[in-house]
Parts: sequence; C-alpha cells; structure tokens
Amino acid sequence: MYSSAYFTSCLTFFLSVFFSIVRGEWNTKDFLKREHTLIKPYYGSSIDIPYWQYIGSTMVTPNHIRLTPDLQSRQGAIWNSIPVTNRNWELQIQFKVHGKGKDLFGDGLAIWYVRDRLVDGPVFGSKDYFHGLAILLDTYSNHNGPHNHQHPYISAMVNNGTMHYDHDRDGSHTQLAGCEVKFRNLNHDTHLAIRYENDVLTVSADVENRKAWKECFKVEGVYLPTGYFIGASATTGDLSDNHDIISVRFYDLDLPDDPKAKEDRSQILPSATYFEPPRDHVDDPKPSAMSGIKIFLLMLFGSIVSVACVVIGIMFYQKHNEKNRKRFY
Ligand SMILES: *[C@@H]1O[C@H](CO)[C@@H](O)[C@H](O)[C@H]1NC(C)=O
Ligand SMILES: [Ca+2]
Repeated sequence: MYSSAYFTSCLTFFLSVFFSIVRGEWNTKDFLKREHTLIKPYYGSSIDIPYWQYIGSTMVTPNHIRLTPDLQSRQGAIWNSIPVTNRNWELQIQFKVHGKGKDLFGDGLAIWYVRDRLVDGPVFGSKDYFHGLAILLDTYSNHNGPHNHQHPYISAMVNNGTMHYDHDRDGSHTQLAGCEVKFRNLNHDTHLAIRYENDVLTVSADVENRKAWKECFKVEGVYLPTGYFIGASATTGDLSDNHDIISVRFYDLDLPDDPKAKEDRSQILPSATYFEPPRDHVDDPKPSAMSGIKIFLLMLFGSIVSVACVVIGIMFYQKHNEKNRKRFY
C-alpha cells in the first residue's frame, strides 16, 4: 500500500518537473481561465462579448477584432472587464498587423495589464502615466537620430503612474527591455506570449509559423499588483495599418501550495528593479525551440528519476514486507 502511494507521488513529481520544463513551448497543460480569454466566436448568445468591452474605432467581425482599420487618425481598444486575481499568469495573443503601406505604416499596438481600463490616450490608444505593465508593439520609428534598433520593435514598460511614454524616443528611456520582431504583413498567424511568473516577465513571439516560442526578452524583479485589467489598444496617425486581435488566452500559473501565493499583492505599486541601461542594443534572440541537447538531458533526467522511483519503491516495499513478516514471528 505504502509503496504504491510512494511510487505515485514520485511519478507525479517527475511529471510535474517534466511539464514545467516543456512549458516553454505551447503550454496547453496550464489552466485556461475563460473570464480573461477572448476566442472565436466572440459573441455568445447575447449582443455583448462576454467579459470584454471595446471603445473607439474597434470593429468586431466573425474572424477578428479590428482595433484600427488601415486609415489615418484612428484609435481603438478592447478591455477585459474582470480583474486578474492570479499572481502568476501567461497571456497568449494571436494578432495581425497588416496594411497597404510598404515602407510607411504605423503606429502600432499595446497589450496592457493596468489599473485603469477603457480610457483612451496617447500611448498606442490608451492612457499615459498608467499604473501597471505595457507591452508595446511599435511599428513606426519616431526617433530621427541614430537608432540602436529597427522597427517593428516590442518593448516592456512598468509604470507607477509617474512616468510619461515618450514617442519621440520610442519609449527607449523608460523601457525594461525590448527586441526587434518582424511581425507585420505576414501571411501566417502571429503570436505573442507574455508570461509573468515569480516576478519574472518573459515576452516571446512566434512570427515564423514554427508553432514554437522564440524569446524576445526576460526581465527579473518585476512587481505587479493583482486586481489589474487586461486590454489591447492600437492607434494610427498620419500613417496607418490594420491592427487586429484574433484571440487572447489567459493561463493561470499559480501553484496551489505556494506560500508566496498567499501574500496579498493587491496594494503594491507596480515597480521594476531592473531598467535597461542606455547602451547600444545588441540583439541576440535565443531560439526557444528545444535543442537536441535539452531533449536528451530531459530524457536522461526522466529515466534517472524513473529508475530511482522504482529502486526506492522496491526497497520500501521489501522493508515494509519484512516488518510485516517480523510481526508474525
Ligand atoms: C515611481 O517610479 C519612479 C520611477 O521609477 C520612482 O522614481 C518613484 O520613486 C516611484 N514612486 C513611488 C511612490 O514609488
Ligand atoms: Ca514609435
């Protein structure tokens, strides 16, 4: 009896380790929370999209949510109406940015985890001096001077309400990190993953139709409160593009027995301990598709744990049996 319980828990441990390693890829093993998720068909049985509200130029069609059309001076947004109570989560966004412009297009879109929702403003169609996290998908380079990166550019900004997003510098002096991602005018689906786990923010993209995430950046020491809202917004100015959201999926990454999960994070101010120092941007994107070595090590680790489980299990079983036998003598 004991030995089978032991063996089960040993195997459970091994499986949970295995899946947490594999998670870097498409993580369908995590728990999808419907109240923060936006998938087709957008309209349920009612005339409202369950859990979501939209403003501005946003148009909902059966196949996408168009935040802005490919026309000048538009701005639109879609906002989740339920505050996020999870401390650890991952957002996966399927989106499409496309338009007639070959060389001139803009301005871009932003994915938000912020306090104030449904407020339009100058930061890609939403509020400046915001509280929370912005992931900015900037397609137009406003910066006239020598730039240390190209566009489209994805960056992260954490704000406690005091900082201004400076378009003239493409937000470069307030960003936590960023990377170039060529996500515009592609024929296949483009995806973005924003993972926030144990105060580590990881942003990855899949724009090469590989069904695998490629890490854009990872920043430690990012402190975000619970109770904020998820949203997406976009804007066009003199230049334009269609900015479409196809789906938003929210995965709950909280572990039930994590003592840290019990800490109340609803009242903290958003902050980040690490800011990207002003320096030349050296792009070194690491492919996150599992390398042969990683798969080999994973399998090796798996076999060692399995063998250990079996050996210790048998030892336990024998000892247990000995005890039982002794009792009869
Ligand atoms: C808000 O953030 C700014 C910039 O990081 C910082 O200087 C300031 O002290 C913060 N304010 C509070 C109240 O934490
Ligand atoms: Ca810009």
